Amino acid sequence: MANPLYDALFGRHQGKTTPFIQLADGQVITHGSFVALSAQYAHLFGKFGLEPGDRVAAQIEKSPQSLAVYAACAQAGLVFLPLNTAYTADELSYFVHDSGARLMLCDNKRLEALRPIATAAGASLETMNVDGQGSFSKQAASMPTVFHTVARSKDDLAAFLYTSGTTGRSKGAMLTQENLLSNGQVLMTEWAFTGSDVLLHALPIFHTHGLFVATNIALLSGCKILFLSKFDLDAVIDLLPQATTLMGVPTFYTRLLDDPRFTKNLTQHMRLFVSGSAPLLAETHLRFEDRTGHRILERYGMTETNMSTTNPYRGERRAGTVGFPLPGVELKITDSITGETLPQGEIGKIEVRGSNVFKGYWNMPEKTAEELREDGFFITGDLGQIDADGYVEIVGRNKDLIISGGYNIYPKEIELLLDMQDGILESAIVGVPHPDFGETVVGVLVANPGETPDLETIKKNITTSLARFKHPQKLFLLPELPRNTMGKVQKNVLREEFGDMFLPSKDLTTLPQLG
Ligand code: MCA
Ligand code: AMP
Repeated sequence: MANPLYDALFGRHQGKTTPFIQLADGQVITHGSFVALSAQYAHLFGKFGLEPGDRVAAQIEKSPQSLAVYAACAQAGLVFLPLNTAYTADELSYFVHDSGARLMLCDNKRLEALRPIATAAGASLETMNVDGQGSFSKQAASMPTVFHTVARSKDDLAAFLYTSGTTGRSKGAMLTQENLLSNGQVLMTEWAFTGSDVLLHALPIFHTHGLFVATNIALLSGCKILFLSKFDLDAVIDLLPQATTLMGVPTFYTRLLDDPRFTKNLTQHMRLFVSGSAPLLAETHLRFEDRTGHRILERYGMTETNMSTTNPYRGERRAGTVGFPLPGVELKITDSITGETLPQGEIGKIEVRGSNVFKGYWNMPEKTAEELREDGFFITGDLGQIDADGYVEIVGRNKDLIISGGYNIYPKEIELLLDMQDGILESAIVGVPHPDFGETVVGVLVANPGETPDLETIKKNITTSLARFKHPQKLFLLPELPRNTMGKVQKNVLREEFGDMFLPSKDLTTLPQLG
């Protein structure tokens, strides 16, 4: 019986002794042993009573075992729901309840904090630790290493990835087998991946970039992965001589460029450097070429669309652009009021259509209808234009979003929390340029008349609720927020006021009251 995603990514590697994952300590996991491990996990899912279509929520560190959970979900016809390891218990509670997950996997360190959440949601809770061990792996060890793959069609759901929204409520993007498979296949071809490649993998595997783009291409091409648990500059520099390709967010490339060990010599043998998830400054692109002789290949995507455009593998990779729509992807620039397609060269909303585009938001038909048109075009929320040669340029965002080191942060979510704090009348969160993360978070607060809010307490309260990467780096108290004549907060004014504060020369004493 067919299961397109499982068969193409995993099933065809059954029994193969070719290397799949090489860990930092040199340990190698073959394709065949990875497939056997995931079959054991698939059996165990059955023991927990999971049935095709059920969701498995996983907040687990990057390891070959955690990747095998993804494979096992595909084989058992389950929906894989990976979660950022930085999320707090408050954040997780929403995802588990909203998705209706029937099984939750977490690190042993988080077991006690998450138990009440799993119990309330009626989900089983098992552990998988940073070394891949834990109650889940222990039970799986006695399971058979071959599992009868559950039949699925290309329209069946393969994964849920939560993406925050401008309303502050996260939305579960439903991704089908076809979304993932068609995108992986087209990227493998466009970027000329083969079984001889060696991919240096330092991205997290709970988001599209590290999980679907990087891993799916590697599995489809049969190439080896040098698997780092996270981006560690020394390890990346040590392993580069063994790799042929690297995929990263712009922070990877600026950190490498800041290190004198990153030389032309070190990168001469490399075939490809890919960047995405956040804008790569044209300046970084040019500095990289100057240092290494390589042009970074920048591509553009979203959780809801997987990858939509790429600069060419052969041909000019143009700095400051994200290249051309991928084969099978239609992209148009539309007028924000009329929705009409704009002529080449004009700035408007970027909309995309194709087999890469998701099925909709879980249990949110009204949100789906707002963003996914009936004719299949998805309104990305990014603003762009197409240059005379057809290259797509992203010029801004039509959504209130901050991207810090490749992680998305939705201001509304933080503002809602700040507004609830004692003594606070209102707040505004803005993203400002940051030399390492590209953008970072600054919060501006307005006190209730006659009250003096305790900024330290506010910071502490936020810390317990929000993942670390969402924490405002600075909080300021202003007498009022700047507003236009319609009463709308002018975030551009705040961005201007605080925009250069992370530049090394900024004198913070000249700014209003600092928190
Ligand atoms: C870590 N910290 C961060 C971030 N990462 N703060 C803000 N933004 C971040 N991205 C916090 C840590 O908790 C720590 O806090 C402090 O910053 C410094 O940590 P450091 O060790 O320097 O950071 P790191 O562990 O080296 O991580 C930085 C990183 C990482 C390597 C850039 O964030 C990363 O791997 N980002 C990739 C994200 C990604 O894969 N995005 C793809 C999404 P403290 O000091 O207090 O402990 S998919 C997507 O966007 C679409 C589909 C697409 O197009 O790909
Ligand atoms: P996410 O919701 O995590 O999938 O993030 C998707 C968003 O990341 C897109 O809507 C863009 O705003 C941004 N993004 C991804 N790739 C690029 C890129 N190459 N250049 C600029 N922005 C990008």
